[in-house]
Amino acid sequence: MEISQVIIRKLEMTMKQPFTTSFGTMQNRKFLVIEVVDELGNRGWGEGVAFEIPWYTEETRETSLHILQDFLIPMLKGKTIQHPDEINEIFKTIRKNNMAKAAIECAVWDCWAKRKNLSLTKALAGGKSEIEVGISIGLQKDFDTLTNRIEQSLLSGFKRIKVKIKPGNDIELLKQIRTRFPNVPLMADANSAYTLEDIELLKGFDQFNLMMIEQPLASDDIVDHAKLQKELKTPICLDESILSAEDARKAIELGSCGIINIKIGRVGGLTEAKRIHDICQKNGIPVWCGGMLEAGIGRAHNIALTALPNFSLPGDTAGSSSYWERDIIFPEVIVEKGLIPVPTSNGIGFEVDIEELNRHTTDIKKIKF
Ligand code: OSB
Ligand code: MG
Repeated sequence: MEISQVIIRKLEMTMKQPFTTSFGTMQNRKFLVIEVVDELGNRGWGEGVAFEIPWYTEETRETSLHILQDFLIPMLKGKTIQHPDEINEIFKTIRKNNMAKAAIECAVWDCWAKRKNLSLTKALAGGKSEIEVGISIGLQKDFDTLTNRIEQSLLSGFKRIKVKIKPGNDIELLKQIRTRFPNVPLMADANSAYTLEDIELLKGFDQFNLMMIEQPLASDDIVDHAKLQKELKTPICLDESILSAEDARKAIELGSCGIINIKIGRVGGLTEAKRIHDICQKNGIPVWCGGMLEAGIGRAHNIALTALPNFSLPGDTAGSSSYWERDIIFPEVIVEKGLIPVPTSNGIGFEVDIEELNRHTTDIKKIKF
């Protein structure tokens, strides 16, 4: 396969509700959509999931754009690709910038799968016909609002509830949730809001029978997480700290976590995501697919990846309607009883709604090789 054209779109979509984490609030989602065209006219799609502000990782949409245009896309010029795993190798000399890499790598995977008449799931060697999903609920203005959100989510059938916590909005919040919902599969995500100085407070989380606590400590740490994990009964799930399969290996070796959240963007693409999946599987560490408040293209990639067997815990891939009035794919992603069917048609298995895509496009660049 040879890539003959890459089209970069900047999109802006407003989420139905603002989403608040310990690092800030997002509602106007600005992201990239990458389209690749091969020499036979097959098309593949990828989503650039970096936020506008570098608070989750150091990348932003603008840095992604720069890295894509000035480095990654030119590296594909004139290359013959036998398999999408080669993209990871081609990009090896460029450090990090994982969301930029993933955006185009995902598009190449989709294009290659379509060319081979394979669903993306099949191309990745995933076998599930449906995936289990939970929902991630941001920090809310008060407990009543949060209770309503949890109730609605349970009625919709989500398999587990994830809530965001931050210092001052933790023990009491979890206590109230547990009083109201004693048996709900529940987890909490701190997005790196604590340090080891908070160890006594963090030990207090053990009383709530949480499935896991996600990324309590620094985004670049696996040493303190290992110390913390030794003191906690609740498994730690690493998110921000795991950027590669090597990171996963080291975290497992140190005992820094019991679970890993895999986000395709954060780890630089589907090939690396699969490697992390495999290494975790070998070591008895369950994984689940995280989310980046994606529109439909990113969501479709998440679904295909989650069909791999060691994605044995419900992920954050809620349906399109949890985020958007109208998504940019059809059909939209629909969650029923906490399940999403894995598409069997070629590539990502969803059509891009070009009209809707154009409606949200603020800029478009075409790069022809
Ligand atoms: O830490 O998983 C996270 C959203 C934005 C940034 C980081 C995170 C999240 C979520 C929501 O938890 C995931 C989603 O619903 O897409
Ligand atoms: Mg997280």
